[in-house]
Amino acid sequence: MADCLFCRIVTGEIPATIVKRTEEAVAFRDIDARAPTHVLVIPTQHIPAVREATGPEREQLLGGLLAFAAQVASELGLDKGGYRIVTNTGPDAGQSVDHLHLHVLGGRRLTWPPG
Ligand code: DGP
Repeated sequence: MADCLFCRIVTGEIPATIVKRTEEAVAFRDIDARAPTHVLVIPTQHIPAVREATGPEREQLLGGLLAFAAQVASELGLDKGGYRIVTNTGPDAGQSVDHLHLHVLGGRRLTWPPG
């Protein structure tokens, strides 16, 4: 989508620190890191949020995205200490970019519940 920030990161039109990419997904460093490791994992296909990821094809995509995020976390050395994967959906959750993204956070003790 032409006016989507994360679609423009996928195409390289907007620069980002890419950690890993496949045809289906891209992982890159969050510009506003909230933990020593804070990576965003997005599908290359434009899907606004997890609530739109319905139907068998998108459910499969979601599974792949989660597995990809776990792989990225592992490659960034987070397996031992652990990490959190979270996706904000809609205004009450504070979603600020309307392109489905998983936050992968690690490298420090994370509090629960989130604010
Ligand atoms: P959320 O609030 O869940 O929609 O998270 C959006 C995240 O996107 C937020 O943590 C900051 C990050 N972000 C926003 N703009 C950019 C950008 O231009 N580049 C990068 N790398 N991250 C961005």
